[in-house]
Amino acid sequence: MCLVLGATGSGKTLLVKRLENSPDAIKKGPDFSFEDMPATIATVGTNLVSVSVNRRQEITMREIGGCMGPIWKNYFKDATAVMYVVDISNRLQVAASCIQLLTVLASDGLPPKIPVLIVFNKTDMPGKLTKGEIETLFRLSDIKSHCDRPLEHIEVSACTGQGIHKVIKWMEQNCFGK
Ligand SMILES: Nc1nc2c(ncn2[C@@H]2O[C@H](COP(=O)(O)OP(=O)(O)O)[C@@H](O)[C@H]2O)c(=O)[nH]1
Ligand SMILES: [Mg+2]
Repeated sequence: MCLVLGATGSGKTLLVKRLENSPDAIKKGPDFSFEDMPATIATVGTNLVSVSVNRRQEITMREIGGCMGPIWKNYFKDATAVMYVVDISNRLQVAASCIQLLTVLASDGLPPKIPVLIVFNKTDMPGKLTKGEIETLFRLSDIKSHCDRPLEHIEVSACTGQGIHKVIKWMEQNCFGK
């Protein structure tokens, strides 16, 4: 099971919806762009979705609402991978998101060595953090050097689809056959 964590409104539900309907995104790669914008409603509790990548393998993704932070750890023991979603257009939320990520990474309850993907979402928004700002405000290189789990990051827009093919590739490499 891949856990999908992150603050309320960071885009977890939309991201999971995109992954659920992803085959075309894979074929079109970087040039892919979604034309629709599915509505999401705030997730109450948790949202369980089975995602098939390339119409082949299925992985269960469990989104846990941002306000459920205190109970995230109840789900840690079943996780085989974690996606941590950050809204890079919400400057006020970035510091809190970073601290919450550090808490997740340091959690004893999370199986050791499971892969973690930081998804910097909403690259389509004006006023988003630049790559440099992400690096400094999020202390990316510090986090990576202190984390003993495989940790990667990808910038995406769950709205336009930009970068989604990279998330799918990460899932193929990290969520299957393990
Ligand atoms: N512009 C833009 N809006 C997004 C993106 N991802 C999510 N949203 C919007 O952000 C809001 C919260 O998204 P949602 O998936 O419900 O967030 P969640 O609380 O983390 O599950 C919704 O209005 C989404 O349409 C994105 O990449 N770009
Ligand atoms: Mg949600």
